[in-house]
Amino acid sequence: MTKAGNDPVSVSIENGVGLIGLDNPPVNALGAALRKGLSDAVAALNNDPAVRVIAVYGTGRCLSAGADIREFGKPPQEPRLSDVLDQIEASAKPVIAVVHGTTLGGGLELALACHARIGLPGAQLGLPEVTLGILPGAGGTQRLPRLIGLQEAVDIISSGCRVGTDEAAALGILDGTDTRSPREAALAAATGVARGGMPTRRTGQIVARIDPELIRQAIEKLQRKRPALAAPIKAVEAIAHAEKPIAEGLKAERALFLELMDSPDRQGLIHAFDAERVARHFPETSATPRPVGQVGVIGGGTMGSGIATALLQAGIPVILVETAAERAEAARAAVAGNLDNAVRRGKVSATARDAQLAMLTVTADLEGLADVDMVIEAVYEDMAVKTGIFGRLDQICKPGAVLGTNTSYLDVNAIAAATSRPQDVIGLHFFSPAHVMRLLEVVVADKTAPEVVATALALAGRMKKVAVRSGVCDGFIGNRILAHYRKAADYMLLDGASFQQIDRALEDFGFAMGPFAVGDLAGLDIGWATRKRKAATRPAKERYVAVADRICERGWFGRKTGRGYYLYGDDKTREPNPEVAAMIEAERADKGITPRAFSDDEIVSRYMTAMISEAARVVKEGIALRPIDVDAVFLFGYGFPRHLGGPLNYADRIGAAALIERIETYAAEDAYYWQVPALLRELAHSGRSFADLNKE
Ligand code: 3H9
Repeated sequence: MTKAGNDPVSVSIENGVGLIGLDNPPVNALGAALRKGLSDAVAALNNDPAVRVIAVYGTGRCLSAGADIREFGKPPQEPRLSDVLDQIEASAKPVIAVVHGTTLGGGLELALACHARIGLPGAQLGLPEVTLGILPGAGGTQRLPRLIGLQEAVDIISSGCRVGTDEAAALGILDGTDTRSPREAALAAATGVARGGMPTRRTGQIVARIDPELIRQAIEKLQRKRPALAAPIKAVEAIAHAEKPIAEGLKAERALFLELMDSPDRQGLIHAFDAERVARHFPETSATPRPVGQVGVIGGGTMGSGIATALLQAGIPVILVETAAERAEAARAAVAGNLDNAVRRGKVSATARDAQLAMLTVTADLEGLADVDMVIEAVYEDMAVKTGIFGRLDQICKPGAVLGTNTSYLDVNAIAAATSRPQDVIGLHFFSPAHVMRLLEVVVADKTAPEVVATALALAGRMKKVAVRSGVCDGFIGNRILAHYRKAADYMLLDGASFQQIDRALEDFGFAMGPFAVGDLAGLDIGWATRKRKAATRPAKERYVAVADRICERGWFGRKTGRGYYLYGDDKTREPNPEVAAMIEAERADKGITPRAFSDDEIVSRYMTAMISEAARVVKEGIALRPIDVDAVFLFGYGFPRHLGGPLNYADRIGAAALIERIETYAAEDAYYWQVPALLRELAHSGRSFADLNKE
């Protein structure tokens, strides 16, 4: 075998088979060195008379997860992936691919350019490029429809979905399967080809039939479903060229690929991909996590039962504590309902659901938590109640148990101080519904031990959550920023915009729901309770909008009561609640406000500027480690439009100087609310961006 040091490709010859092993951990990304190594290996093996057939496989966990995303946006380096794959397709000697692990994007395109493909059990095949704002740019849009037909190729490429080994074999992507190791399977398949026992062909020479009507309908459907996203549509446009000779089709694919490569969506979507992975790099990562077998959850309401569900789904046994036996049984029923929903949606089998439910114990006795390794408290937001519980946990729990609180804004230091072991106390802020939402804010208090942080991070990994480290402040990263920018929406409402216009403008911008619709969904009583709690400490200079209070005083708490800003029908449609308009007018009259018109652009500008301002403060204060952590919070916990990459990634598109200009303009009418954050000034002065801060 020839492989020098960090060489990302190993080459060996056995019984007339030239074996190329891709060796670029962790996922065999097809970076420049690997592309060159692969190209050189194919050329050398073609020239070696001892070799009759060539086979490519991956060392490590997969064949390849595709092009190296880290190279995007940098000057291209030769050889291009598409040229290497054309070289493989043109190879005089047959080239076989062994598909295993997550074989995605360029990794699958590599396999498609080979002359036959063998799959191993558990492989996941897909062309996820559209989820990164691009399209398969190394022949995927041309070769997949040739192999499996137009409709199936359109479905796979435009959705970016993955298919398993069996489905891939049934579709015709794979020519056979094998259960041996990747290298053994490569050797066996190539030997089979050398003996004439397995047919091979050049995918590019297969003729694809393109039905223009099918293409038209697919594009129309995508435009309806996701109008903001160009990539899936362009991908289908590229597929439409698959009827042409392969060289022409590849040229058309490349032109469309390059168009998308330059688009801001591509940058935003790849930033979102990175955010999920960068956020988990905590300073405490090197500490040794404590083992977590069983977890106690206190509180069986929506949050507690959701957290218990998520733990069970991760295979972690749970003891759920409620205040009385019947409440505990109701919590068990709620968890069972959540698990049933997962079965209905086809996420797990009924057998797996039964096994998960069997790991749940419910009790009305806090003493039942004596032996658990970790506790997650999820009772209602009341400091006295929480400190009372933590005081008791201190007495009950075994030494070394991690004591977590799911508080969404209370002071974790104060909760920790209720125990004699503050080093074991940590905030674990899940988002509702906790078994669906991916975000977990890990709130590190002053005395939290590094291994307790590492334990939380490891637990998040097991639960497939996106963990983001937050310092202690009112609302942590997400709810603190939300509390600030939400006011901007209320101010616009009072100054003349309607709540329907604000919601629509922000939904057009890309949010799944506008702020008033979100308030109705979450329950207006939640914000009402918080406002009442904070009324005594509200600064005199702060503008206060009482419309939501007026709505709540009528007993209208949003969707759960059928009324809030909107009226809700049985079919979940919404229409504006006409009585809210009267409440707004009354408050305007009371405060002497003459309503003015707002353009949709101004609405988006004020809302986003307010969000970015508070986010900049959160970064400056060190509550968030880096700007990208704020982005992760908003992408995975607040429905922030993924193609914009998060609020601070979006902020870089506007630029610090332009943001300051906006804030100074708005400050003319409310200098208390619109203050320029110090960090924005620093960035403007130094000519740096939030992206630069992420690199520091
Ligand atoms: C493409 O192929 C374009 C072509 O059509 C044409 C071009 C001309 N590049 O996610 P993980 C890193 S576009 C570079 O934590 P998992 C990742 O950042 C590409 N790095 O593990 C992480 O780094 P770190 C199409 C990559 O087990 C580490 O590997 N392909 C790449 O949860 C481990 O990853 C895709 O979109 C990459 N392509 O999931 C696939 N992929 O440790 C993208 C991963 O420093 N990747 N890394 O944080 C994935 O979906 C998941 O990473 C995968 C593994 C499922 C593979």
